[in-house]
Amino acid sequence: MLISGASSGIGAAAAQAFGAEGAKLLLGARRVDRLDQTAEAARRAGSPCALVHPLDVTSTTSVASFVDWARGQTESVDVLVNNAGGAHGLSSVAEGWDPDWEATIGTNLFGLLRMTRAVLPLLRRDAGAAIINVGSIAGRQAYEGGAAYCAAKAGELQVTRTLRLELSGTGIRVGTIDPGLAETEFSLVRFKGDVERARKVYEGMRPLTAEDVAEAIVWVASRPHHVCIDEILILPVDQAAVHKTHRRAQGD
Ligand code: NDP
Ligand code: 8X3
Repeated sequence: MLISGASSGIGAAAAQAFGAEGAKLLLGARRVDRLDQTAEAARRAGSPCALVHPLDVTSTTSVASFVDWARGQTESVDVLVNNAGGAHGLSSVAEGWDPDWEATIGTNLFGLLRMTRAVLPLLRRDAGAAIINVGSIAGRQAYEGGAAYCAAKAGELQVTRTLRLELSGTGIRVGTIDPGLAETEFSLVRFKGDVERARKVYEGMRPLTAEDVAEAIVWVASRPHHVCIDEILILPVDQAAVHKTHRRAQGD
């Protein structure tokens, strides 16, 4: 089991949830100290082996060195969770900033392509193998300030659908899990560490947790081998659509 972006949020929760199922884990992200914490939590949950290695999905060299390392740890990989990603900024197109666009598209779209291309030779060609991509409601519904992120996640959806066609006959299942608002470090990253602005995203509503999404990822991976869950949209009850979030007044 190989998970990108396992140093926090959904990736870290997925590592722990797969660990509880007894999975052996190969975990990547840029923050190795945080990866170590994830690995420790996964081992405590029941993983017999949780190993970490630095990974920057925006760099072809880093992806190649991560996959070389993975090849040294295991003969084959049964599940690849392409989770690394996130949004950078919330500016309109008119006020957009190249580094934010490049980071957003570079991680969520090019990172997904790079990781998949590099890991494919290691993926088992028998029943039960899976590529599970983490998309977003943003790939299905646009919102103001979301151009690069919505485009990247719409791209993720189409890459998933393309892979499903290209890998037909290999036994490898391919699917996407597309969450709505989940309270992780996502908004902190989007707003460049502005804690108050990040907190307001979830104010008055009950968002998904990283664990809610991780549970869905584990469920997809653990279906009978002839069953492929192609696409899941998983939203908080309080979020009926990207623009329609029910928020309670304080104290309600
Ligand atoms: P977090 O910010 O908590 O986690 C993002 C993870 O991605 C971190 O482990 C981070 O690790 C990793 N990451 C970011 N950039 C890179 C990179 N260049 N190379 C390798 N790893 C990277 O947010 P979430 O857990 O919420 O995000 C996980 C996924 O879920 C993302 O794809 C996000 O778009 C998606 N998502 C999130 C939603 C939400 O509301 N939270 C909703 C829908 C989808 P590090 O910084 O250490 O490299
Ligand atoms: C994260 C959810 O609505 O902030 O993908 O884009 S949203």
